[in-house]
Amino acid sequence: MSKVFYITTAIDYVNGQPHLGHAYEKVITDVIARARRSLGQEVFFLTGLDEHGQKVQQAAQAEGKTPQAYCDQLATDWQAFAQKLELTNNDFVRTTSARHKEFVQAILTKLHAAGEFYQKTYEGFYSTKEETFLTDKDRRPDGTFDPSYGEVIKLSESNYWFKLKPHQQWLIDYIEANPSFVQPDYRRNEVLGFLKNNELEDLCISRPASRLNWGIPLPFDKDYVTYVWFDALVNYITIPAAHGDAAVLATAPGFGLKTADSSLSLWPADVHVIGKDILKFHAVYWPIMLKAMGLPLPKQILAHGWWQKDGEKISKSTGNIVDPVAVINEWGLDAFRFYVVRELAIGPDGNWTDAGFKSRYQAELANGLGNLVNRSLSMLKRYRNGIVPARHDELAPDAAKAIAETRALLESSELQAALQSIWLLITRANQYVDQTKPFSLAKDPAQAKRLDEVLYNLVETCRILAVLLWPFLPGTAGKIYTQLGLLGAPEKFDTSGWGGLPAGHAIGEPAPLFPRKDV
Ligand code: ME8
Repeated sequence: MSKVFYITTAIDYVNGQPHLGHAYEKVITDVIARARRSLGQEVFFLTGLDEHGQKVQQAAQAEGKTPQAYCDQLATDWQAFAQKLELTNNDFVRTTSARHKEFVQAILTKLHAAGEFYQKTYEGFYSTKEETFLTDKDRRPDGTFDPSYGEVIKLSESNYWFKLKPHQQWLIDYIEANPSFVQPDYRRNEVLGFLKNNELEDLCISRPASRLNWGIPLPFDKDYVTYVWFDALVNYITIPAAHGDAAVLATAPGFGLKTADSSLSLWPADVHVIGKDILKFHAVYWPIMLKAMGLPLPKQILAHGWWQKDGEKISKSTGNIVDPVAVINEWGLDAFRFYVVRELAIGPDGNWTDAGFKSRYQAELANGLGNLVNRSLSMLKRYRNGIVPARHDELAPDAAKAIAETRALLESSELQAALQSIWLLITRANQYVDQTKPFSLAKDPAQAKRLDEVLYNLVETCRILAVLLWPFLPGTAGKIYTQLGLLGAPEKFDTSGWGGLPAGHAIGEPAPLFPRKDV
């Protein structure tokens, strides 16, 4: 039984339509998943929807629907969106599904029996918008609460609480001893700073059903539902359990929906891809929940930054949005995938501008990659009837460098840097055309051998590019392969070594990959 590479995204609230931030996170996770498969690992990629809680209940009410009917309808849109992005997810979790709800209840039963929860009446402040309790420590220097909390009310309420204080020191020690656990480094430092400078408050894991009933009932007290974050985080182990992961099933003996499959090992997750705003939930609460359950911690929490548009917050109410579906319909999926991965490294915040998008499309996709592939294949067609000449290795060292760098960068999930390395090869090959001038060589019969050499170097570079680009631009990589007359998809990184195209092979029909647009 070998461990599967298990990667997840955050699960999105279904209180509206997907936006650029959601699309970005899902695309980078898909690139990592495809890259790992290409590198030979078995991968399980999970994404899905967070359907409980107040935000969803209120959105449903606003449309005059029951929360379940509202979620069912939107879940169809979100699943279609995952397909639009050509995500290669292996499952799609919905937190209102029976498999999830029953697993959460089994975990709650276990932790309750183990004495991890206690009941107390809390008197203090509460942010309805963020569904969170606030203390005086959360006040800003001028005494007010951050506007992101919305209306803050005084509340006196009895609830169940999860003991966090006993976990503070080991978590600090763990994060210090495992530098790759939270990435990038500055996010790890943020978590450590928080843990070292604050005493952890216990986490309220319930909400009275009389106030909020759209949640999973606590199995030990039907007057309460589960706090949405305690429910949502558990999705990362619900699905391994639902697929029969023995280690996860052993931790929730009350979960009767599945028996163990000894050939499956998903948990611990290799990477949780999340946005910077939900770091505390993933790097503080989630590890403590897992420790209390007796499960190992995920290997990495990879926190990406947030997108703005034109330097301003993305916001539906001000109309400052990027509609990923509209962009994909106009420019193609791979142009969208390319821009978001190339523009922004995983970590810092990014800024979408339409001008920046068009400029990358024109310069890097149409004039860079598209032009290289189209002229290389068209010249082979025109001058050699589409038949690959004898092998020649002039560009082999450039390709070898790009291959080695891309492999290392994919292994460390440095996707933007990997694209930069691949584009160095594209630029080099385009310069090679300009320097060797195959169109001039073709006019001189005495240069026939030289023309053969140049053409081999060009088409072989195109083949290698298809393999390197597969995780990022699967559609384009597939088209390059087809135009090269190769069967299947360029989905195995090991086939990127120089010399894969045999002499005498007949290529297919060249066609533009990225039509030029008047912009
Ligand atoms: O937080 N740029 O759901 P969510 C980049 N349900 N990423 C963005 C973004 C932006 N402008 N806006 C949002 C939740 N995101 C919870 C998660 S996980 C167990 C539960 C990212 O729909 C955000 O950082 O508000 C998060 O990772 C994801 O989209 C879902 O956000």
